Amino acid sequence: MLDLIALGEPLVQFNAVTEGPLRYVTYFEKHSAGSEANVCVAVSRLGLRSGLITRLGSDEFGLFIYEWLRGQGVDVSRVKFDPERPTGIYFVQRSYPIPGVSTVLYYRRGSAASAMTPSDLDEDYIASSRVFHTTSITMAISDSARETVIRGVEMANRHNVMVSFDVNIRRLLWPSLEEAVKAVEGVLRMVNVLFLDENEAELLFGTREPRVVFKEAEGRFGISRVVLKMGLRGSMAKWDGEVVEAKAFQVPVKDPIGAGDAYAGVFLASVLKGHPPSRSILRASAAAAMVVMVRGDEENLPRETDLETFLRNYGLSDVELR
Ligand code: KDG
Repeated sequence: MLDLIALGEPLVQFNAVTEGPLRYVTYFEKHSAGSEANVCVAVSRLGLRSGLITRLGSDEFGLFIYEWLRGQGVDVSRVKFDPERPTGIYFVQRSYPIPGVSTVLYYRRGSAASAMTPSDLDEDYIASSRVFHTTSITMAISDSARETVIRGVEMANRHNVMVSFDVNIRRLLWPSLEEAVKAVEGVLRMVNVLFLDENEAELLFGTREPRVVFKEAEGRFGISRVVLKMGLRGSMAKWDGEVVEAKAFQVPVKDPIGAGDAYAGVFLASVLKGHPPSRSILRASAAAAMVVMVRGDEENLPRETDLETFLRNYGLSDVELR
């Protein structure tokens, strides 16, 4: 039995060691990344069992990601290798032109993961998990990957596995925002937990006002667990009728990419570990802050003791350190 299974494309991230435009960057650092893979690692770091459904290229980068994820304790038994297509990669430009903001340059078209099809889904495997997690990134990379997301979510629904969906609209991957919204709306009726930011709330519900977002998500799509991220203003969630919020921790930012995945992974893991929503949202917010302090999405994902030590530093730990 697994706690969380995710479906999506892991990527090798080449993160600029120096800030500024990529054309002048000489050194890049290699990291394992990709939204759903990040969530798997976040869950595994907190001592729960996660697994990833995906395809990798039979190349050095595919092996790097495979071995890294396995080393992080993520179940890779459903990772397939494609001898024809490469592993997707991307580059990160940091703090240019906007300080503290990163931009990405993808090389993932025609990647191994984009050739995923519903045949990659093992229904018994999905049924064996407590949560099935995916994002609209996977819906954007190809028609067959989108179909795979829909079938995976349907399978999870059939077995009462909680479906978690992080909207995660990546403008670069969609022909238009209208298409992105249409695709996302197509799965929302089958979603149990929704993560989104304010821009995505505006696109989907025409508002950034948290209580209206919660009402719309429930009224239009029947989703009673909604988590809204509001950047530096913190985050709010409505979880089965209870509204909770957390501040955003102010930390020195090296690269904000990966914060949302740390947030979602730690929120879900915390709920699965029995924390109340009020505590889960605080832990998620802390994990997001920890991740942005370094380059790379996964290295700073916290273990329990580090998460509590971070919170203790703000006077917010409720765990006795031995
Ligand atoms: O959420 C972080 C991801 O954006 C990053 O690791 C790459 O999955 C990725 C994507 O598609 O943008």
